[in-house]
Amino acid sequence: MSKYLVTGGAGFIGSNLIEKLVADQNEVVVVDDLSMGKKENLKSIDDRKLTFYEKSITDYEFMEKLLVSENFDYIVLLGAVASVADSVENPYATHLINQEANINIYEVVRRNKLKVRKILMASSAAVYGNNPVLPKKETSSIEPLTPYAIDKFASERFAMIYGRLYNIPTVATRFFNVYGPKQNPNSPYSGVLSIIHNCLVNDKTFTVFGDGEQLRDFTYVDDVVSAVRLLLETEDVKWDVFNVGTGSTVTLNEVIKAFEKAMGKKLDVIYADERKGDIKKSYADISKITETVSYKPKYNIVSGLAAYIAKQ
Ligand code: UD2
Repeated sequence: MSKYLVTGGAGFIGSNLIEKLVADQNEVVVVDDLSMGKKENLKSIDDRKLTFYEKSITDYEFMEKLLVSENFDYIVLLGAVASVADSVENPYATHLINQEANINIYEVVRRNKLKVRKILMASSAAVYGNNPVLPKKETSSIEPLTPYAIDKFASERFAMIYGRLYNIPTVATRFFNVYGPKQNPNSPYSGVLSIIHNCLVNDKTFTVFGDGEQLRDFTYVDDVVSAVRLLLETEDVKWDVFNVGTGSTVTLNEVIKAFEKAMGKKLDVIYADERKGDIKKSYADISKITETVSYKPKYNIVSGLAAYIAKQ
């Protein structure tokens, strides 16, 4: 049994991760200000194993007290303003959360010489920006196009540098289009599969931006959780960054067909102009994580959608 801190633990990926951690008898502390996450996402979790703090990771005094008093084995940094659009609207406010608050955590660990077994920082495929090279490798050039992507990249770099300079075991993950239960469909920038699901369930019209031929590496959340756990729990993996995806792609049009089939229902679709700055093709080269920790995605889009629908 280990003790985990999960920032952003009431969010989509966090709550799915915690479900598995607690099922394996681990103890989890969540810090989440509920700006995006929901307490309801954690309601099925055994609360003898879970402590929830409705706090912002930008509350430095609180974070330092918590980190020093709890002595976590593992720290998982998922707390962020996950909307790229929000970072464009409010670049400085989101920077304080998406970058500074993470650095503060590394700094508290350094200053207090805390003995953590691993810190994992969740970065994003957004760091590759418009780089047209496919698939994206960890060594591909970084071309961040938004404050969100810059903050994610900088938080990764700080994780690596704090790790090497002060001997703190750190890793970072670049997630590719994660989907699954508990993803919030309520913003136009929510994951597209949560929006499609919501439209199908509530008989709403779905708008495809562009021709629907954009390619994505849609990754089922259980695979992401497995990747995160492998990277955390494999002791000699540190000071490195890993793509987390499936390594294969589908077009948005294909996903719509697969979703219709899985739900046994037609989706009402209209087409509109492509989104400004939208990336036409994105998918991950996952050979690094596969070779390093034997990660193998279990879900393709058909089985992933089936699992998603079954969990609603
Ligand atoms: C993903 C990430 C984003 C950032 C980016 C970096 C998610 C949810 N977003 O954005 O945070 O890391 O990758 O590349 O993982 N679409 C529609 N109709 C809709 C909504 C979306 O057609 O109602 C299209 C959208 O224009 C895009 C595709 O669906 O071509 C996927 O959209 P998304 O917002 O789920 O993810 P993406 O790849 O734009």
